[in-house]
Amino acid sequence: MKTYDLIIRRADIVTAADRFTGDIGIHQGRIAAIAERLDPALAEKTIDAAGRMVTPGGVDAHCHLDQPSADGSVGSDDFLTGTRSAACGGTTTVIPFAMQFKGQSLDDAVADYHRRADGKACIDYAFHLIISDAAPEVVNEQLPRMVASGYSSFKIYMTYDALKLRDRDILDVLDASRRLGALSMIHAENDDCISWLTERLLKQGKSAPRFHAVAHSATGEREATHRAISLAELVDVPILLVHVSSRSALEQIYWARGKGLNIFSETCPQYLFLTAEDLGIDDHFHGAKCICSPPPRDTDSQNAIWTGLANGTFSIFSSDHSPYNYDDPHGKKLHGDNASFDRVPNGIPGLETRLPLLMSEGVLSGRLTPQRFVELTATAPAKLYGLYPQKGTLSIGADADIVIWDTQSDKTIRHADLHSAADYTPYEGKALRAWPSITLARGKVVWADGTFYGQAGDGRFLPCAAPFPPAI
Ligand code: DUC
Ligand code: ZN
Ligand code: ZN
Repeated sequence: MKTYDLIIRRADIVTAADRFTGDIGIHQGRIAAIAERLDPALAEKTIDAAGRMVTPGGVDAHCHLDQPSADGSVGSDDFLTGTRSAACGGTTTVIPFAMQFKGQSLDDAVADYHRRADGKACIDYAFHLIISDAAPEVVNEQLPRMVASGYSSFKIYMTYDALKLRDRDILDVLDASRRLGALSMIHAENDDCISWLTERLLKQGKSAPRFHAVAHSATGEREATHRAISLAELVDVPILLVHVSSRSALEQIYWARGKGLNIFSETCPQYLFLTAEDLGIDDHFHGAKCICSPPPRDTDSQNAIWTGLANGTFSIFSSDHSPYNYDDPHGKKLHGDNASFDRVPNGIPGLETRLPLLMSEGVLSGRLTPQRFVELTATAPAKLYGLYPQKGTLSIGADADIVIWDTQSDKTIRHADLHSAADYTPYEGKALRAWPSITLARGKVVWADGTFYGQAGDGRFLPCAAPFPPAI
C-alpha cells in the first residue's frame, strides 16, 4: 500500500494566512503531508496543479435546504440537489438551518431535519437552529442539550410573522448563548417598519416585486442592526449579524466594533452583484426572481460592502441560498403571477456561484487578497461555527476538502450549466474569470472539469463545538 492515496503536485497553496508553492499528500480522506516536494512514487495517483491556485473547500455557513415552511411554499433544493450544486461550485461543507415551528421542541426540529439530510447529502453538513419559540423550557432545557449535542449556533429573526422574536425573547436566547458559549445569528430588519411600509405601498397600488425593496428599507435594517447590537451589549455576548446588505447597517457594525464590542457579520453575493433594479424597473413579475430579504440595495451600498470585505470588517461571506422556482405554484408563484410583493416567497439561489463570483470579482480584480478570500469563505466560518481545523483550512490532519482553481478560462454563468434544482439564476449571463476545475471532498473528487462525481449519502453530519468559552 502506498503512503498517499493522492498527491496534488506543484500547487499554488493558499490558506487564510499563507501562500506558497508545494505538494499536498492525502491519505484516507485527510491531509497527511504538505511539503515543498513529495515523492510522486509514494502516491496511488497524482494531480499536477502547476500554476493553479489551491484553496480549502468552501464552508457555506448560510443556506436553506429542504427547510419546512408554514405557508405551503417549497424551496427548490433538497440535500441532494443543494449539496451537489455546492460541490460543483467549490463548497465542501454546508450549514443549513433546522427550523423550529412555534410550539415545537428543538429535539423534534432537529430529528426531522436529520431525516431530510440522511442518505441525501453529497458533502459534509452541520446544522444551525432557528429559534422561533423562546419558551422557558426551550431556552433553559433544550438549548443546553442541543449545544452539548453539536448544534452550537442559533438564528434569531426580528421579522417574519412565523419566526420573529420579541426583544425580551431575544435577550433570553442571547443570555443562553452566553452561558453556553454558542453563537446567535441575527436577521436584523425592523418588522413594524416593513409592515407599515407594505400597507402604505399596497394602498397606493404599488404591489409589483420592485416595491419589496422599498418595504424592506435600509433604514429599517439599520435600526434593527443597532438594536441587535444593543441587546448583545446588554447581555455581554458576541453575535453575528447575517446578510448585511446596506452601507447604513454596516456603519452600525463599525460603530460597535469601535466601541470594542464583539460583533461578527456576514454578507452575501447578492449585495455585491445585484441592486434593487434587479427586482424590476417596471411592474413585471420577473422581478420576483430577485426578491430576498434584506433586498439588494444600490451601487453605493455595493461599494460599502466591498470595502467591508476588504478591510476585515465582515467576518464571513455566505450565499443565503434559499431558492424558490420561478415557474412554480409552490415557488415564487405560490399566490399566482400577479401576487403582491409581500406574498412572494423570499430567497434566491447562490450556493454554486458564491465562490466563483468572489474569486473572479474579488481576487482576480484585485479587491481582495487570495488569503482574505480563504478567510471569508472557509476559515472564518469554520472557526465561528466550531468546525475548525477539521474544516476550513489546508493543514496536516484536516479533512482533504480542496479546490483546484481554473483562473485561465473565461466562463459565463448560465442556469443550464448549474446543478441546483432552481429553475433560474439571478446571475444569468454574468462573465467570470474563475471556476473550480476540481473539488475534492474528504479526498474524493466530487467535481472535475465539468462533471459531478459525488454521491448522495457521502456527506456526513458534523457536530459543531461551541465557539466561545461558556460564561461562568
Ligand atoms: N431571507 C432570509 O432571511 N432567509 C432566506 C431567504 C431570504 O430572503
Ligand atoms: Zn435571514
Ligand atoms: Zn437565510
